[in-house]
Amino acid sequence: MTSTSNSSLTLSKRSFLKGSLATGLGFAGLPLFGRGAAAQAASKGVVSGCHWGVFYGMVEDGRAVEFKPWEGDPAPSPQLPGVLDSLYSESRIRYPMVRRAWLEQGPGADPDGRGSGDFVRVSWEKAIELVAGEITRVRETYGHPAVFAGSYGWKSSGKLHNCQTLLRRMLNLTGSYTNSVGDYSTGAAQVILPYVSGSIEVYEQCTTWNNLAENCELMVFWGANPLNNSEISWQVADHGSFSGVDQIKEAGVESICIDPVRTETAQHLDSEWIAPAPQTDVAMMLGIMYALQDEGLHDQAFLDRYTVGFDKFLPYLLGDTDGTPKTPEWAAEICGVPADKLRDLARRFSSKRTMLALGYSTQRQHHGEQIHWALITLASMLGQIGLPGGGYGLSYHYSSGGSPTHTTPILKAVDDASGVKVEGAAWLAASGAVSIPVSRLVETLLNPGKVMQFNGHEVELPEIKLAYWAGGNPFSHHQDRNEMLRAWRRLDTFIVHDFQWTASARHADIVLPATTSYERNDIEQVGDYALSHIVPMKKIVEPVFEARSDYDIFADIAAKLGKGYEFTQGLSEMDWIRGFYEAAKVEARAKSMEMPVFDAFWDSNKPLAFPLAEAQKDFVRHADFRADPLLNALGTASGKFELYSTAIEKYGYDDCPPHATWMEPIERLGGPTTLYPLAVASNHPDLRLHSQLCGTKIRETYEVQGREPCWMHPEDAEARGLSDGEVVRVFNQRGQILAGLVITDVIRPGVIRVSEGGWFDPVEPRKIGSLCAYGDINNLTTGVATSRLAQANCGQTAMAEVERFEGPLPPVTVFSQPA
Ligand SMILES: Nc1nc2c(c(=O)[nH]1)N[C@H]1C(S)=C(S)[C@@H](COP(=O)(O)OP(=O)(O)OC[C@H]3O[C@@H](n4cnc5c(=O)[nH]c(N)nc54)[C@H](O)[C@@H]3O)O[C@H]1N2
Ligand SMILES: Nc1nc2c(c(=O)[nH]1)N[C@H]1C(S)=C(S)[C@@H](COP(=O)(O)OP(=O)(O)OC[C@H]3O[C@@H](n4cnc5c(=O)[nH]c(N)nc54)[C@H](O)[C@@H]3O)O[C@H]1N2
Ligand SMILES: [Mo]
Repeated sequence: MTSTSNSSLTLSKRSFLKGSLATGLGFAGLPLFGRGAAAQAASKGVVSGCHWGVFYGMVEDGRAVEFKPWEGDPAPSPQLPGVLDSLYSESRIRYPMVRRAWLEQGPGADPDGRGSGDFVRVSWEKAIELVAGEITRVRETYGHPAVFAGSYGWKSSGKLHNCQTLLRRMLNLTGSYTNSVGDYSTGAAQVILPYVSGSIEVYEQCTTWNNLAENCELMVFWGANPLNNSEISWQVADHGSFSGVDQIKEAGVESICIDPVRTETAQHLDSEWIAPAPQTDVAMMLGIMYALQDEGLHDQAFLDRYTVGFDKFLPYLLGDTDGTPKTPEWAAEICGVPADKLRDLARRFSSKRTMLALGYSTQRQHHGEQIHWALITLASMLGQIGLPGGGYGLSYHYSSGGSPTHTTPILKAVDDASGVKVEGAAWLAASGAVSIPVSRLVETLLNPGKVMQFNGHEVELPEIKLAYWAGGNPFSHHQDRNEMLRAWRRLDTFIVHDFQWTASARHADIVLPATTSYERNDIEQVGDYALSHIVPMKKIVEPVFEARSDYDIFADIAAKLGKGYEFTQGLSEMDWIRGFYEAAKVEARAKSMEMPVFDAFWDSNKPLAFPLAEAQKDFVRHADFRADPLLNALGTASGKFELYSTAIEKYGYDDCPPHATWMEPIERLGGPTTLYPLAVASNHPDLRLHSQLCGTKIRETYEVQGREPCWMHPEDAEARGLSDGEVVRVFNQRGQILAGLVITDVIRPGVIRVSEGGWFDPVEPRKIGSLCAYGDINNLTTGVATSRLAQANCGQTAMAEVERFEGPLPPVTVFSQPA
């Protein structure tokens, strides 16, 4: 199949159909609902919610047979059948398991053997005893920081069964541990933005879609793809971005997509597509800024009133400080977009009411701190920040940012017992004795005692002997898999709770089977920004095999360590949920809203709706600051946008200068030190949440000869003599994977796309550098940090080569039970 002019949306839907017919199992008989399709009203079923949205679990004879989307969902996720299958798939973890060498010879035995699948089934009692004993041994032998419980990742939604908080709760009540700060999503942006705009901003509300439909004339999706990325939310998805994109479409707002891929959003809006070379957007922005300045199109009055430091940035832009004027011609050389196009963009951005919507991928790159700074500098020159339909927005693509915020109480959640209140994204909370930047665990394992520069201070890297993960998949999310394997050999013990036999579980010493959200009760809010409803997350079926909730597992471990009552407070699952609801009811009353009594809410079997105020519907980001910059000062030192930061200047980091700067990444398309010819875009997958659901039947709808797809432009395929549908080897100096080739012209020449989250399946698990049979792209990405400022991950920094795979195809084994 050569899908040259195919939309990837059509592609996935078509192959979805193919998959369901081919297997004749699981999916057969399920309605093929698409995005935007009116959801069928559910007459029965048990209401629940998850990252993918609100749904009704349909049950027959104690078995869930369908997850039917809630009728209030404007665009149900096509991933829901995979979500259902995560309950019953072949990759489900069934029993507590311990790696044989560890069990027989003790902690640290045969570390190279991790991942080869030699597990022994043990009883729950034995498993709890082993875990509690090992925590105690490591703390007593090496000290408390030798236990690592950063446990980063996309644990399931829900205010009680937050396995990461529960892990830390158990560890805080019994001692201490090493934690992590930041996340893999916006690691660079969330550190630099407080210096520039005064808050982390990436998880804050944008000017609403409604306001854009009325006021915006030019919508620019800069590496931002709401129609893919807002399929899921951190809490329970509301999918408001899907209606939002339709609103601007109906209003006839002109749009541009600046992206190496012609995205679902660009295809839906029929946007103009501009495809710069990946990792060169800062240069591209500088070229546009130069044109603005050169043609006198910048807004000096805005710069004077609302920003500081433009006078120190301008000499760099003009080349007075480094001898290189950042002209459109200079930028065109780097980013591959013609100089005339950059001038054209400068004129159109400044003459129309323009919204610059930036995604996160451009900061998940070497020197990723620079892009958000450059964007805000550009937006400041355009002077439209705080105006209806104009300025910039950092979350249009994520969790339906721009979907208006309802008037609602905020649900409380179980806390980690550290005395620190955990709010918002759970991973932003810092607790524990020591904290390392989240993506620096591998560096820490390899360099205990090293002093690391981080955001203006120093961190001494602790010696870690026990890593404990619940609700994350480091053998998917972390970069440079082979460096990671080397580092992991320094651990005595790796403990994982999950419900899927992920690569992390396979590389663990102790594996404990957790329940899915569909096997326990919980409560959550709908929409990270919209906060439109509170949904009962009701148990749909009884736990399968020997799965137990993380709550019960940690309660037992805490009890073994003498803190059982402190952990549970003597409360049952339903007591906790009722407590969170009652607290919200009190807060609602203070906001003049009356919520039903808990039992009525729970028994109603539907989400509880909250009102939307007219003013919120029309929210404009930074309008208050624009109206009164003194009264509504930003959180920066000066209270204004800082286009130059004296704080960052004082740190003296040569990899993060004090104003937005083009910094050459270690490798990029056409870069001076680059070894391989193709840039790798490791985008977020359209039919998974990272690695979640890769072990389910939904994989059959997109896999190519059983492998993760690798998109390639027809020109690049022709140059290599490759054809659509064949198995290829994708490789570079760091690693190698197999993938299935998809030839398509929705990707820029010189770029390939292999989505993150494919399960790591080493053909020779004991060998570092082994071929991955399925296609985990993090075998190829680099483990370097963005800079000393943020120490963030660079998942979008990788160059590679692709060739036909010759010889017998190794089987994919990662989706079945280990031996
Ligand atoms: N190259 C590259 N790498 C990337 C990215 C990229 O763009 N490119 N993106 C990065 C980003 S932004 C992110 S956020 C990370 C994502 O990295 P992760 O969040 O680690 O990825 P997930 O696949 O969502 O893993 C979550 C795991 O938690 C398990 N889980 C879910 N609920 C529960 C529960 O209740 N209990 C227990 N015990 N387990 C549970 C799931 O089964 C799954 O295995 O990846 C990062 N890595
Ligand atoms: N379906 C689905 N949705 C998700 C997730 C998922 O796994 N699946 N994960 C969620 C999470 S945790 C996060 S953090 C967000 C991630 O949100 P993002 O980081 O914004 O998402 P990505 O898919 O990595 O990239 C967005 C777009 O950037 C483009 N891009 C890549 N490199 C470059 C570049 O150098 N320049 C430009 N201009 N564009 C570039 C990609 O082609 C893609 O279209 O998504 C969330 N939404
Ligand atoms: Mo993320």
